[in-house]
Amino acid sequence: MTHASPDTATGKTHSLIDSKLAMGWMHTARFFTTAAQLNQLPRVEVPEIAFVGRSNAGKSTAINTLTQQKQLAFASKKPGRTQHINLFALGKQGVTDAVLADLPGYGYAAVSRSDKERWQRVMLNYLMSRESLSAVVLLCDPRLGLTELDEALLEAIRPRVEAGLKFLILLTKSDKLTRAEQAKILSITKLNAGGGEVRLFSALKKQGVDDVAQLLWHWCHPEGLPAAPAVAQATTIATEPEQNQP
Ligand SMILES: Nc1nc2c(ncn2[C@@H]2O[C@H](COP(=O)(O)OP(=O)(O)O)[C@@H](O)[C@H]2O)c(=O)[nH]1
Ligand SMILES: [Mg+2]
Repeated sequence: MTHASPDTATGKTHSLIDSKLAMGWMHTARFFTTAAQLNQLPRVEVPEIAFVGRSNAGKSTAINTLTQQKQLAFASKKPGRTQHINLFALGKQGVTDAVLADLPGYGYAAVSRSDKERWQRVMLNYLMSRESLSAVVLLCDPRLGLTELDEALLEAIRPRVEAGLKFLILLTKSDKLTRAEQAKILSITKLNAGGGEVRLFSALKKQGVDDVAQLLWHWCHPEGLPAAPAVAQATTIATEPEQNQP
């Protein structure tokens, strides 16, 4: 099996086999559980990848595109209404090897100030203390750039990024930019990404889809492909609530 390691020049993960493997893996995503608060989330023993971003950044669309499922993360017509952390399991049935966490979008104007503040606390608490969190994908509409809340989020996770938390800024809706604008925003964002990865992404044009799937696969499988018998021993999800949470 020729699975590629990231290309150091471009930071991209190329290989046809890898792409099929990664896209097939993303496609296994299924609903696992939902929780309004951190202490209601189950402890998980596998890498967890959180998707965060302001309302309307394209988060639901990106999750649906990456998992090749129309309704997995409901592309809500009422952004900001579903204030829950939704978890999706990845991997073959019975051998979950990663979890996607879909966090509610922030910054939605029509939500009351107290709801916003409550939600920001839940989110920051999650990002700073969730044990299984191994990667954060921040979705950003490049026409708006990184907002104050995006910056606050980056600041909050900085110590964990320095301690090894993986981090990707996804510049969404790239089909709305010209090639020149894409190149410009990509280089500017890379300068501000503090060592994290940055990718252009378009659900419409399918730009970046394979590459992001491969990146997430590699993050969740740092050892590469396990030998066939080891797959059956992949870690499972426990069902008790997370302990020691406020
Ligand atoms: N042109 C274009 N529009 C997109 C893309 N991704 C999302 N959108 C649109 O942006 C709006 C917000 O998307 P949604 O996924 O619901 O954002 P969320 O609030 O972050 O979950 C919707 O009208 C989507 O159709 C994309 O790649 N290209
Ligand atoms: Mg959404």
